[in-house]
Amino acid sequence: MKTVEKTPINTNSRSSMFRKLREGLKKSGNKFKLSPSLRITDNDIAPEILQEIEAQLLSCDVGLAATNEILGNLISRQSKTRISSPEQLRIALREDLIKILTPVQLPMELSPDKTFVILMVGTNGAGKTTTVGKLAKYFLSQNLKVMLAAGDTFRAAAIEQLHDWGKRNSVPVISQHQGADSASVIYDALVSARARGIDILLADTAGRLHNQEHLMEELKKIIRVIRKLDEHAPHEIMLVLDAGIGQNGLLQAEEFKDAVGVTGLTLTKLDGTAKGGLIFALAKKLGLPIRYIGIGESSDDLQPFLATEFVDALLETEST
Ligand SMILES: Nc1nc2c(ncn2[C@@H]2O[C@H](COP(=O)(O)OP(=O)(O)OP(=O)(O)O)[C@@H](O)[C@H]2O)c(=O)[nH]1
Ligand SMILES: [Mg+2]
Repeated sequence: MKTVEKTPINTNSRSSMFRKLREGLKKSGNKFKLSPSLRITDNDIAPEILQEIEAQLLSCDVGLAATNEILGNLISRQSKTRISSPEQLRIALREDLIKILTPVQLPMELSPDKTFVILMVGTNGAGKTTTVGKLAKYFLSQNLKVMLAAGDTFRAAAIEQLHDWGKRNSVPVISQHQGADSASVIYDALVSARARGIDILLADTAGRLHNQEHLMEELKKIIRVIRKLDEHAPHEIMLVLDAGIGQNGLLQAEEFKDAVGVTGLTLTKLDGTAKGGLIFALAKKLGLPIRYIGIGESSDDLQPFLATEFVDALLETEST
């Protein structure tokens, strides 16, 4: 079975991406940073320190459930091994944060010898089409054959936008006219992809809100229709979430998961004003695999999600 490598990016570009993520998280102005004046005694983590950690986590969008787990872990840790310096506290926090994210660091497993279909879903402007473009480049770099399907037939500009990404990456794009049936575009694309021995079909769709029932029905129809060709397709239903929308992202993810069975997430715009903590809330509440993070608008600004790297960027430390 072909598995997408966890870190196919070379060390130099990885460290530059790490920098970008770190700078992005810093930009939010709400980066997690403990005040150096906090008093840590030999006996206990003072209540004001716990309060500060709690406030910092909540202000970074970590959410109540994950924040409570992190605080609980710190307290129970304190009863076993003494945390008696700010450095020990930082190390303990780092470990606990990594522990929450590690279970959702799961790369996609590509299907051997058949076209792997990735259906991109999400709200308007989340970054679906841009992520299609970035993923096309990413998979090409792994010597995989890629095709794009213009399943967003709602706007003519959306079809053009996808053709632009196709041209930029020199990959074929299957599209129909504006207003065409999205399910039929993606069905035709899959027929063509299979005939051409394509490894990955990236299917774009129009943005929609989870409470727009008729539009959610359209997604269900796409899934039903392509299952006529391959009962396991789409092999990935990827929800693209703008990390800047805070705790709203949790609600969106829950609703999309319930409605269409999301199988993986990409979090975008972590180079912007996103506070980053949403990822912990998602990991804790939904446990869905986080496949990639978006850290800019260009085709290179996509990174496989790595728990340790993410936590280190948040805590302003270097990856070990
Ligand atoms: N800074 C930054 N901008 C991003 C990122 N991903 C996407 N964008 C920008 O966000 C805007 C919307 O991106 P699209 O890819 O068109 O979003 P979409 O989900 O396809 O939007 P609809 O088709 O309208 O539903 C564009 O201006 C992108 O350049 C990212 O990771 N970082
Ligand atoms: Mg789009």
